[in-house]
Amino acid sequence: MPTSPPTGKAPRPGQKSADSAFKNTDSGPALPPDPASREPAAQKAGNTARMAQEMPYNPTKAKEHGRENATSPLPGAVTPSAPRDALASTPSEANHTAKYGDAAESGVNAAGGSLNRVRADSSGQTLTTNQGVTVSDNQNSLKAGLRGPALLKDFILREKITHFDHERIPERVVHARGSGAHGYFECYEPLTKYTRASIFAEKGKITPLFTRFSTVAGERGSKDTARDVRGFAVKFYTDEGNWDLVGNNMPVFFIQDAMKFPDLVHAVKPEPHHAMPQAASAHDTYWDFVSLMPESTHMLMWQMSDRAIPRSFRMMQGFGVHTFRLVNEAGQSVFVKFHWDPKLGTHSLVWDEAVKIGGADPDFNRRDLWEAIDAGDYPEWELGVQIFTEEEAEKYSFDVLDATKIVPEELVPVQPVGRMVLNRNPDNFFAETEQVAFCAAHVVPGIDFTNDPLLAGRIHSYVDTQISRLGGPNFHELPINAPLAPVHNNQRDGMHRQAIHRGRASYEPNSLGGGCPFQAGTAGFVSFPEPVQQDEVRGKPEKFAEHYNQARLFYESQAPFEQQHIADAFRFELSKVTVAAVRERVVSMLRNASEDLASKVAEGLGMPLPEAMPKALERSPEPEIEQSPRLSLTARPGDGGIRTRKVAIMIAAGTDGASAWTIANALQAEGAVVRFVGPRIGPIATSDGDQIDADASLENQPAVLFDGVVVPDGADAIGILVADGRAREFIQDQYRHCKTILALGNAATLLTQSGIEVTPNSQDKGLLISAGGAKEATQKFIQALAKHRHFERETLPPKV
Ligand code: HDE
Repeated sequence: MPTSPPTGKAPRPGQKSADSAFKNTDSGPALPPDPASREPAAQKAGNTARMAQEMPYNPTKAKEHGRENATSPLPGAVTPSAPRDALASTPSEANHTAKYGDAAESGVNAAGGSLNRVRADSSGQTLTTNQGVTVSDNQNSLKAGLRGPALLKDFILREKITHFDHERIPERVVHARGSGAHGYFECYEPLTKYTRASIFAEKGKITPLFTRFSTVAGERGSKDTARDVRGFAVKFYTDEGNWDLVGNNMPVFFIQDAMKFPDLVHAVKPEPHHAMPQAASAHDTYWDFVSLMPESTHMLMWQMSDRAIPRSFRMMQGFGVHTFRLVNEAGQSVFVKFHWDPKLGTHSLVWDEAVKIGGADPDFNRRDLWEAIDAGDYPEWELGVQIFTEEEAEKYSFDVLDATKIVPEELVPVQPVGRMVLNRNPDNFFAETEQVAFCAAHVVPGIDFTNDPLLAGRIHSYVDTQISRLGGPNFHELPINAPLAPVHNNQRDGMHRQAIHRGRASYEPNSLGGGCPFQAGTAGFVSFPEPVQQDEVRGKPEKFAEHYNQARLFYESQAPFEQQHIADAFRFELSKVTVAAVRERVVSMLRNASEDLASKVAEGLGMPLPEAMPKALERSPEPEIEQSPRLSLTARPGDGGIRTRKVAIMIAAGTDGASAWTIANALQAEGAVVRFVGPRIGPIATSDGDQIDADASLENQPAVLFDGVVVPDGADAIGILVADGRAREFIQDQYRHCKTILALGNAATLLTQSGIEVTPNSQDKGLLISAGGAKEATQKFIQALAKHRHFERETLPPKV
């Protein structure tokens, strides 16, 4: 049929099709529209046709094959001129309202980036529904008459209740209990010799991050102070995408192969028949499993050590655990282990204290992190790397792909490469700390995996678990997870999609989207081409069969008090086991690591020493070293200050106000957090006729929540405190937990009445009795407090 001109005019010279033909969304003329057409649809069609013609075939297809491309892939093909209207989903994007705003800016995905785009504050605003309808009355549901039935049409009530009904999401299957904070990483020196990772590119380079600390076994509301491994997960928002270093506060793990992870977790979680115990490994199924898995022995040493009950998240190390790869610009690779070292040093609780804190303040570690950041005492860690080559690794007596082994610092020193500072608490726990999704598979160019079989399982597991926890595949668009680096790909749809993608090409290669987004070639992430030439097998290498050398190394490297605590922890945990054969099996396994430890544990359990467990490897390789002092908590005492340490000044009516204030002011000047603790909160009369306002009481802040206690003089006050069982218990706990105690003047009586021997020339550097001035005594107290604990005081059983 001949085409007719749209306006009744004669056809333009050369015109073959009607301009209106291009207004149809299906079918079309054989030739492109007349370039002279002023019709927008025809212009768009013309531009689209020219763009598609610029890519008559896929120019990179032929080069997609072979080794050359595998290590140095080419960038994708892009159409040189991609006209803006040809890339649009619709020409109507040119229109504007307050809601749909403007057309997408070229090359921008506004669904990612800074959290500013989603910050919300209601100051000065009226209450609305989720649809933005202003609510007149938030007190009453809609009823037929004041005493009549509530009405189904009350959409305001229904919206509110429905939202509430769905406020909870599944908790993490492990690491459910956690606390997070924002901060930044600062690079010390370029590490470009080893890695092209952009965060290590320049001295002083700052990369924003979010860190979450967690316990592993307990449920979301469980106590912070359970004996457990602590998660130490850092999400770096690098300019080349997110890098998640999802580590723990211990450098090794229980198992060697991802295949065993569900078994481990089933064994440690509450037993399935009665769902007990909560947040505890001290039960049958856990010890049954680990004693049948002797590769866990090394990790058990760490888990039974005080590392499993940190005083603060701010006072624990972190480790990447696995051996990773660094890859430089030239594609060369070295092995690397990551370490976080806390500026405040490594300090822990003692078990009796941890148990009591569990009742007194189950949020102990969470509160500590929050308070320190709010107070401007920003916690800091140094990131260190152990770098070694594949050839070096082959010579070690252990396998660096075995996550139950460390690389001792004596073999490969840790070099500091930067620091992490946490300086911003979240605005909203759920939106940030709960919704943050860490993933061991999130690496960036310059960082790559090794063949550690535990890591392999993790690369799969983390994304998979978020799909059910966060309700679909778009959890990466949640503000806390969205990278700062721009996101452009052809993934579309799925639950809760945030980005509104412009254009119709959601596939690659394409010519209808101008070829974009195109693959970056070597500018993108290129996997390290590790050669693989082996049979496909289910198995482990022989060196993985050596289970005890490093467990021994850890135990032998501990200070005497740490060794004792390890024995105490094994004794406690195994005393909770109800099946004697399981206890015996654990002790028989321990004999292969340390006879000393095994006999202490057996003795503590009132059982004979069983035969040592047969070893998987009869002739163990000779370990390189027998002691590694860096494995002791004492190797990192911290900066020697008392900032953020909590001190109780115990007062009662008749306290010597002048000395109480002298001490309080001196401690605060050093950055300690001082609390006046009285028999009750509120004003308490001092001996000089003044008052001190007690902000805590013996009832609401027991001793376990403080790092030290000072009892000022004042005969009447001491009389009151001696008669108060809670005050005596306070002093006893401070003493039993090896904390610093200062008693001024008459206060020594409170100590003796609490059962503490006060001898003039005591060797106990944490027990300070002073008859003299508060000023001088406080200086001694500060020095003693900075030591954290005075374990020379400790006895088994405790004297007090
Ligand atoms: Fe995890 N681990 N894990 N893990 N892990 C999870 O991911 C898993 C392992 C670690 O604060 C889960 O988002 C497997 C080692 C931390 O949100 C899950 C294996 C190390 C966190 C998961 C391991 C870790 C997790 C549960 C053995 C130290 C908390 C919720 C192959 C290097 C991150 C989630 C946060 C969380 C799987 C072993 C550290 C199920 C399969 C080893 C710090 O994906």
